[in-house]
Amino acid sequence: MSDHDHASPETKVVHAGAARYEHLPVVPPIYQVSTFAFKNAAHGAALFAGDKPGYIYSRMGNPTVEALETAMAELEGGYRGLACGSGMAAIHTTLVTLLQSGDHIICSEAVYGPTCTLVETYLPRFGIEQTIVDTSSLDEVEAAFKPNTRVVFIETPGNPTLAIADMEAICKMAHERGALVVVDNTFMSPICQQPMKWGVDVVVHSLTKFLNGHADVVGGVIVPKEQKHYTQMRKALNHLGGVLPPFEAFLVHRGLKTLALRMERHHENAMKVAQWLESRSEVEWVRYPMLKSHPQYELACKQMSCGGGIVSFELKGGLEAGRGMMDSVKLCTLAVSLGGVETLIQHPASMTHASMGREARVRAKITDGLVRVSVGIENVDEIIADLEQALQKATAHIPKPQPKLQKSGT
Ligand code: LCS
Repeated sequence: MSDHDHASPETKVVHAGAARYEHLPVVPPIYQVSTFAFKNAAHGAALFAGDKPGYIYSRMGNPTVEALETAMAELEGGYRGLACGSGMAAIHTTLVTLLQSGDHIICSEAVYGPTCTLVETYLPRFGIEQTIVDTSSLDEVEAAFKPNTRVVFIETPGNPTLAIADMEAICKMAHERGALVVVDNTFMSPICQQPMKWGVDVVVHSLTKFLNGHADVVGGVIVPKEQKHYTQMRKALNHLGGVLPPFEAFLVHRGLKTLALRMERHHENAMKVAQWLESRSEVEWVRYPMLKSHPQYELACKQMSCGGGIVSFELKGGLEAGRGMMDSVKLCTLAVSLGGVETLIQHPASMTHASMGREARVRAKITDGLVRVSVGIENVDEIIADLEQALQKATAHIPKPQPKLQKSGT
């Protein structure tokens, strides 16, 4: 229990993980060290045996990294956090810990490309079976269970289609069958969605995105709910080695303090961008969880407290028009990644989701013309003005239909 267990998320992001001792720094200092001196041989042996608390070697634990891990556990409501060298290291460490040869995993079809590649290409090499389904369909999830299903891995909302999975219903199904549910909460952050409230067993994040928020760190984190999973994962992370260095941990912890403020602005701006796109006749479709036109709008309102910063859409001119728009932006940056303060635009089929292959993209409904925007915290009128000039340039040669009426409300 910490002093902030009952505080609001806005308070927690500022104070979580901060040690409060007299005459010590207000924020955790950077312990830029690989190894820690023992008082004597007996002390070293006791630390290794786990008989005494203390630091040994930074792959096994480091005070700066631990402060971030504590903060993340407080924010997600889990037992403790495990900071990893990337979001992919967090996902890989989690799956390798929870699964073994002969087990089966069910995974969302709309996930970050390399997550799909890990589940479909690497896990089978080690005798782990997989079924990829549309986790926004409970019937598909239910039909995918096998007697050896041990893990259901969900990304909700999914990257980049923003398909939403019902975490409460899936946890019920999985737990009845002895399986665990792991949720990648990267798109939402604990400010917008707290998966453990719905029964989720393990939350993973790419720290690279909203949690750090400043496009200057690659990192990941695992937060298990149960102590026994934490203990298994700590051993696995130490043995597999994908840990987060102290300087990166310091930067992410620093970024975390403004997370609640940033998420508020990301949401406000993304909602306006999504509504503007929906009003444009050149746009074929738009996805944003808090648009009423989203197929799981009601579920989004139930399990998410805000819509986050990601908007996906397709132009009427398909891939060619989308490319033209990406090449014409001036304020927005053509780059992958997401969740930073700056607005980024990218093309999943040829960039973030290229590794999963066309067949898997078609199954996940990632069309060739889909364009993804990570809406930043800049002045929203200026973001929209930039997208508008790029849209006009990209679609100048396409005959204009009559302007559409705006479809969505809040
Ligand atoms: N989970 C999600 C939902 C992600 O979007 C990403 C990266 C990862 C995990 C992996 O995290 P990393 O190892 O990069 O820290 N998503 C990216 C994207 O959409 N563009 O570039 C990276």
